[in-house]
Amino acid sequence: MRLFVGLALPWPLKERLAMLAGGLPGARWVPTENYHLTLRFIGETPAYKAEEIDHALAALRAPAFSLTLSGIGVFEKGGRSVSLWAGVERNPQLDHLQGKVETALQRAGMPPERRRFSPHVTLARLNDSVAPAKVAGFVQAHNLFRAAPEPMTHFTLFSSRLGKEASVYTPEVEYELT
Ligand code: 2AM
Repeated sequence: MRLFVGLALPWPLKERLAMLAGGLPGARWVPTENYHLTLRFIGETPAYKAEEIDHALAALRAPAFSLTLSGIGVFEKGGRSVSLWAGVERNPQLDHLQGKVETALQRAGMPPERRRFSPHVTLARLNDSVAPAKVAGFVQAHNLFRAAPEPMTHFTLFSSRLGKEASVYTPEVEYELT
């Protein structure tokens, strides 16, 4: 199964994000129910390994915290925008949790994640059909986006099935933040 560790977002926050969707012809908007914040992508995993990962995550202790989504940005690849996202206000407790998840997964035998943690919620995937000027205009127009702080009381091991239109994410296990 294809796995990742993330934060599920409460429904009001998802609805708030969904209000941003639109006005960018050619963008593939993420369905509202799919919004999440990835803490660590794991990828294709055999069942026995998934169990080890679950055990390692279940042993992790980290405090609950408050998450504030803020700002809009894009990731670029080869000089063109490939995804549009909502950012996260600087948050040492989120960084702490991400570090703990990383350590737990390495203990479970996963190779270290080389990429720097860049917390975000993907809003849309972009391709060549989306005019760069429109993307710049969208980011500019939503420059001041900021959601109300939301309590994060657990993190989640998700499985992901790649669908034709959009991926289907299933929360497999929830782990409490204390
Ligand atoms: P993204 O939203 O920035 O694309 C489930 O697929 C989650 O894992 C998504 O949030 C996605 O991040 C992330 N993800 C998918 N493939 C990845 C990869 N190869 N490396 C890191 N993260 C990945």
